Amino acid sequence: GKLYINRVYHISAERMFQLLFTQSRFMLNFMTSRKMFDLEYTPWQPDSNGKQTRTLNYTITINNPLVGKFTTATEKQVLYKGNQGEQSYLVEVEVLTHDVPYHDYFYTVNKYSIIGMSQDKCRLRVCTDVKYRKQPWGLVKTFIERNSWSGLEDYFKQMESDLMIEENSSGSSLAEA
Ligand code: YK8
Repeated sequence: GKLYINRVYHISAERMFQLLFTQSRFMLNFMTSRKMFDLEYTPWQPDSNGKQTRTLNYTITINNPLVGKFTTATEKQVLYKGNQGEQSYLVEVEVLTHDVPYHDYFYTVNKYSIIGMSQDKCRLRVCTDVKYRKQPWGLVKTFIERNSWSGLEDYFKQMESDLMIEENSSGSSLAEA
């Protein structure tokens, strides 16, 4: 796997969760800027084991000449909440891209951990793995991995820096007072 984000933000853990995993203005803007559209989602629903899950469906615009211009995708998100005392969240996200070549061979798992460090600070870590449902031929595997890592890197680099902008624009309550 790879670690794409590992950074402390001046944002509370709870707010970070809301920014990334609810219909926040931040996420809507982020998805719009990534040219993701036709978003449909279920609300967070508790399951019998104390976890919560939700599902997102959307279309992504791809700028990769090997692939068509768009693909539909499904994201299954599972939330494991940490201890009540220390605010922390772990969200495991499985992403299936339905219309790319070899889509039946692979999917992606992104793990987001949000750990509260104080009232208004948290650490965000995002690790990702490419997983296989069928064993691809070696060259195909190389293709899948190279294209996945570069697409993921681009996506999470922007997420990391958009969160820095969000941090600077919302952390100004003292200045405003
Ligand atoms: C989520 C992983 C692979 C896919 C893409 C597939 C190329 C296949 C090439 C052939 C286009 C938002 C990616 C990057 C599309 C975007 C996906 C995103 C960033 C020749 C083998 C979408 C996180 C995520 C997970 C997987 C990414 C796809 O929140 O290269």
